[in-house]
Amino acid sequence: MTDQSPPFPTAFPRPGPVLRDAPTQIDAGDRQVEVLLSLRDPRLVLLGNLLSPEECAALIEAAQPRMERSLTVHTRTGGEELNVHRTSDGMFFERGESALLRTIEARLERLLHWPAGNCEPLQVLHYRPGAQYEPHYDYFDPAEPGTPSILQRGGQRLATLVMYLNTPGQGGGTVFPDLGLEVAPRQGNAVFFRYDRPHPSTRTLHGGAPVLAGEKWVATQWMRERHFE
Ligand code: PD2
Ligand code: ZN
Repeated sequence: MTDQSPPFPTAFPRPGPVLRDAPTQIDAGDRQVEVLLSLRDPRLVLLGNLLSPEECAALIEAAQPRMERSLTVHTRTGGEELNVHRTSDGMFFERGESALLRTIEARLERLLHWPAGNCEPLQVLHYRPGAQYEPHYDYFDPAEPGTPSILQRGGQRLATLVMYLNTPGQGGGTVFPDLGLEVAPRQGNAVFFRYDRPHPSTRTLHGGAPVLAGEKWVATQWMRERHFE
């Protein structure tokens, strides 16, 4: 035989909740997490009861003194820049920096079947009234010259989890324009979505709609291919 290619595409592990038996709840170790909605392609899951109100409040309290105007990774250079398309404030925790962080990381590891060591540390974003995050992809664009240097640390992003730490008065949903989907931000809920290749055909374009009343707090976790130092 001259064709050396394997008979089937090589399976590779991917993060995400196991939905094989159509569960209504998933045991995440210390908490029963609700499955409220799931989409197969792209894989997107709306989760309920992921964080308690006390955990949400504690995350906001720990993040508040460390908030700065959000930067995004500049894919042309690999550096960071102020982004006019993202009018939130943000901060990164360090992985495992407190008992609260360790509890949440262990829960996410069990829920999403992905090692905490392959995840970027939790990021908290704060949106004031009028603030938004314009639609974007979370993976690093392979066509950008800065991407190879970004990928040296942990490889590509594979999936995103956006956790809602409060319920804004009005607005502030997470929108997926290619899916015609808007996720309502509800305290303790979260939306998980995965992009199986770094390409717009994944239809994972998403953004944070403007906050119309009140404020919005989220915590985001990005999952990488490999260990992220
Ligand atoms: O806050 C959001 O809803 C949001 C929307 C799009 C967060 C992110 N992206 C992100 O953190 O990547
Ligand atoms: Zn995003």
